[in-house]
Amino acid sequence: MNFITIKTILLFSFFSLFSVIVRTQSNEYPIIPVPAELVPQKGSFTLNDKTQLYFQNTMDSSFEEAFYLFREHLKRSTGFDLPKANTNSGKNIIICKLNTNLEKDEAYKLLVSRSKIEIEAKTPIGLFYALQSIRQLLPMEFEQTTLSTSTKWNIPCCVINDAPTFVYRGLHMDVCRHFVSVEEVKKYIDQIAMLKLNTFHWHLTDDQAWRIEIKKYPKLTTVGAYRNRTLQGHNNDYPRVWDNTRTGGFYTQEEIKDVVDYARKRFVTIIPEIEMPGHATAVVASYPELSCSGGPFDVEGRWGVFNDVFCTKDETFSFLEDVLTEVAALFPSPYIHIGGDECPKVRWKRCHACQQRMKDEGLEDEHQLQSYFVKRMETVVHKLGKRIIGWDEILEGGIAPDATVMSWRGIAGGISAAKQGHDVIMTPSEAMYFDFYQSSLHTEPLAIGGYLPIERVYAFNPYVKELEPKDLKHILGVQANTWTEYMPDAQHREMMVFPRVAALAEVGWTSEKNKDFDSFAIRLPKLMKRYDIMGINYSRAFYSVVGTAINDGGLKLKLSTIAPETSIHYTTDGSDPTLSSPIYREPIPVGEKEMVVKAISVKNNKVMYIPYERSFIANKAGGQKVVFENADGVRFEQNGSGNLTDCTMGGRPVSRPDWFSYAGTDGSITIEFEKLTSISKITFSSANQNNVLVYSPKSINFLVSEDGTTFFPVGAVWHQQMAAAKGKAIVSFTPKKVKKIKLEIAMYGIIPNTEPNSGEMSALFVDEIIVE
Ligand code: TNX
Repeated sequence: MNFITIKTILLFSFFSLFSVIVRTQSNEYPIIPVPAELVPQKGSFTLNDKTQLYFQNTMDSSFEEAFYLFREHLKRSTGFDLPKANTNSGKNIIICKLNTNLEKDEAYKLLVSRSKIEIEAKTPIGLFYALQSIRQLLPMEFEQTTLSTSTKWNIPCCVINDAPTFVYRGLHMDVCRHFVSVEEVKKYIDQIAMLKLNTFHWHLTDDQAWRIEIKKYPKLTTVGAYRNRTLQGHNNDYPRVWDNTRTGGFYTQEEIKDVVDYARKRFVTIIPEIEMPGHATAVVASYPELSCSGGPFDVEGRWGVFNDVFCTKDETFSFLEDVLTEVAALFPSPYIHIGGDECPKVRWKRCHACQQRMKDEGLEDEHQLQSYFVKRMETVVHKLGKRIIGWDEILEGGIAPDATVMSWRGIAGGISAAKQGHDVIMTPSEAMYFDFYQSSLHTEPLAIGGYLPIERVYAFNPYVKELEPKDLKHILGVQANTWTEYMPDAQHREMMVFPRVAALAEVGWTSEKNKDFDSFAIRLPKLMKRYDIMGINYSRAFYSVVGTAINDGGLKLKLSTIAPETSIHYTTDGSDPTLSSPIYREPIPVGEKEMVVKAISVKNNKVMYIPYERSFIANKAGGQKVVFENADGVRFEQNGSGNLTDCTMGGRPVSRPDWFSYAGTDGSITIEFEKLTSISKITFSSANQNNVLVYSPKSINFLVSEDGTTFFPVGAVWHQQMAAAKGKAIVSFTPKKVKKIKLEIAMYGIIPNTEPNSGEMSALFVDEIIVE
């Protein structure tokens, strides 16, 4: 045997050993987020009615308090009391020790042996987190609210040394678009705590409601907490459909105090968000004098961004100071979130008071006026002993001196803020928006748009590579956002948040070198079983079949699932797949003829999720190389230009995945065929949904080339023709052998004043270029 073979064998056995370790560890120690260090040991500790509890050198009662909830919980499902021991010398004992040598406040050490459990922590939080780990090592029946007499309460032996990577690990919830009861908020906080997240960002005010009682301004809730109608379906749907039932609700200050205390016991900080200067329709509906025009206004029932924002007159600032004074007294959090996102400037441009303010303060434009607004509010918040957080728009026109930025429009705002020496919480929509679709199945319940499967959440690293090492200290951590426009009830909200939140937890807690999706994917189903017991309506999209178009000697459909130990069964004749349908083994050729592929994922003989279903059209351009060029402003959805030749039509509305889209200058799309291909018809299929700023192009020139360099025109189509043909531009010609086709696209551009949304930039959405 030569050296290379030996080395290969050694390497190979090392890797297979490694994956065996990961697998057994993940199976027997299914802790999420995965601990920084976990060394498995043989045997297990068994909890029983004789198990005792001992607090060693813990100074005050705070450690015992941190244990309290676990003890209560344990009593419910096991019936064991955990009486206190007099000494630490016995067996069958849980010992909690103060260890001031641990580096981080949230760190803990856990030693589970056959005879005892030892927990070391520097603070009560560390102890609380050690208990969350023990919880996930206990049988899942621990989650029951009733006694389980048949369970053996074993905890596998191990040594754990654990601490978080990021100090800020947050989950947000918008309770304005739909009211969320106190009970549901508490259930949410329970889940936050179990996964060692430490912050709940409570989005309390928006255009569609004001949800927090403010004693000095009762109309904020008598008027602002209710609306008369709510949009049904998607904001992009036309015509609009309304539910005309009056809905709403708010939290009294007593209820807020109760929730804050509930969160405190679970080591969760609540950051309240009071939106300003935009997203303020509910306020100006209640107190129209705080707007530029004076109103009147209704609390909004549509989704989106609205023009009637806070006016920058003095009355607004005294109102907001009063409001924040009451808010600050309710929340012990060191931060108040002041929003700052999506504030249109149209009213300020025409408002005498705002224009005067700009003159007096020497402000050049309305962005600087927004910056003035935020800075002025920062001084108010400082007076209240707290600091501000704002969405990344607060960078525009100059950031307030001490502000922390939540970067949501991608990571650019976060990078820029960190470079300027500001703290940052990363919450980019493409990785952290739980209102996005979590599978690409067209049968997913309606969502706002986007595509965010759990593995994309998992893959996010808040230490984005564009940051320089010196700026990393400003990245406090990560947060996911649950905007609820399309989540009308608790069941639906849970479906969108769980289990993606488990991936978030690992992003916030686990260092990049310890992150491993395969191990996570083994641990996740165990958490799902706990969710079953806890009555959480989590999504099983983790098990969905994913279809990817690949070009491998023609266009083929690759089917896969990210869930381990699942197989895929499929059909191509339109019939519903069953356990006896063929097992998928290799990519399926598509695009030659019309075809429907349906597929299910199966684990332990059970169908795991709603079937994958995709209709394919015949398209000679299927899988061929596409080049899109324009001077600027390219913005892609999902697969970008690959969507143009994937033989599938985009879902409606256009917010669903599968579209190629951009807003910008004129451009061209070139398709290059692998071999000379005879063609006689090209169809360009776009969306022309003017109510949502989506317009078919002004015109398209169609060209073909036999040698790949010289192009000849074969037709041109104008916007009016496309508008009349539901966005389609079709050219037919006598058959030609071609190497390339090119579409020269003149964009519709700025929307003219004869149309809705005039003055705004239109966007182009194309789902397919079909060549016959
Ligand atoms: C933008 S994220 C918003 C919210 C919407 C959300 C929907 C942010 C700071 N503002 O008002 O609910 O998009 O994804």
